[in-house]
Amino acid sequence: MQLNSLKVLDNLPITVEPIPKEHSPDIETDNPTHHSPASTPANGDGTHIGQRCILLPSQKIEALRATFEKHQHERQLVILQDFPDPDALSSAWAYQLMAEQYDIQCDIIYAGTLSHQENIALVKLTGLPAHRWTLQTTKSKDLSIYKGCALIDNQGTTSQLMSLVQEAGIPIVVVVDHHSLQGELKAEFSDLRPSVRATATIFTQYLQAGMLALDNSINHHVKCATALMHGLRSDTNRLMQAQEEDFLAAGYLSRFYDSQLLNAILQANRSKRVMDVIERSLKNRIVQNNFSIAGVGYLRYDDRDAIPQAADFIVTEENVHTAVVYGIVHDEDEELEVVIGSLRTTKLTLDPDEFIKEAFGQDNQGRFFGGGRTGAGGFEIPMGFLSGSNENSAYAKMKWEVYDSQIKQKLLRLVNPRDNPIQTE
Ligand SMILES: [Mn+2]
Repeated sequence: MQLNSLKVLDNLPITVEPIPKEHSPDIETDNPTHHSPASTPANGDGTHIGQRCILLPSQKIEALRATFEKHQHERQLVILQDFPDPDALSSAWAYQLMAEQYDIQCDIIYAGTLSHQENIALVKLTGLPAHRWTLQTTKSKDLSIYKGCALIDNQGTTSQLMSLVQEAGIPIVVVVDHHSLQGELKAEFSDLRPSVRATATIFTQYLQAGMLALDNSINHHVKCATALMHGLRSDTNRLMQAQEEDFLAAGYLSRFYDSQLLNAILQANRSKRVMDVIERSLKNRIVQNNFSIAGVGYLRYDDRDAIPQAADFIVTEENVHTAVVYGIVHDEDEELEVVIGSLRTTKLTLDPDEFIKEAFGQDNQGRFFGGGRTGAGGFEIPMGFLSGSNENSAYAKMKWEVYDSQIKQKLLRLVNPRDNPIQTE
């Protein structure tokens, strides 16, 4: 059975036990305090919104099982976004372990870097089997050994490697993600659930449904469960934005995970350079209509993750519900520059995906500069011809000022529609 779109998923009968009405306040959509996914109606028809899809549709599991069976003994690439986060890393690992049972060998790859100190700690401390393949490395590989690829916690739009994978004719076998639909996608199996807070929740549901029997005596099962717990926590703001299904998934993982190991991962300290970027975001921020907007200037490629960390921090200021932090990230090896930005919001009615698409629009190939999921979003704007030549500091400063004004202008148009931040006189 082909399951290509969200619509198909929505039409599947869901095996949810009937929940007595008094136990389900979430269903009342005008309750202002509830945290239902009603602010992310990204699927258009909204059929699953407000419903309690706590249990997995059993057809979904059957379809995944059938997909694995069909691809037994093959080799696959698991492609993560260029800068993978704990949710992506842990979910990919769970996928790899599930696939292994069908003698499907998976290589988990990402093109960018692990820049958040917690991600580095996660990979090192758990021995998480993810590998960096830059565009250069990928070009030198024999891709013909891969009979398919899986996109986990992304839909291919945030990986530089997708074009090479497509050129090599590797079909997309599996897509599992919780970001809003990013466009047409052809995959044999897809499970796209924008209403779920973490991809790790979806994978935990697969495990719980019997796709892999976790065993406390198997070291890498314990480590994978710990990684999933970390992924789930980090995509739900330490469970504060978690919903029932995330808590249920965390409850299941609590039987297997290693709390000391998780604690060690969370103790990873911020580097001085990350602290400096946070300081710049505090200095440069402007607050309008409860939006806090901060440009942080230039930063090194390896410190890219300082941007979302700064956004996480400045959104905590009182009277601020949404923070946007951006800067120019410079990759010295490849002489590339790209404007990178992160959005964080606590406003339930603000859809980060819509907001970013509306603010920045599309490139000339119709690709959006960014997107998002519940509570968070990001964007990347390549600087192309204007990349580099920053040895001249006056020139570098001028270039930053132009980008800074342009981004502010685009954001403020939405934040404060009647204001024009760039005065013509
Ligand atoms: Mn995620």
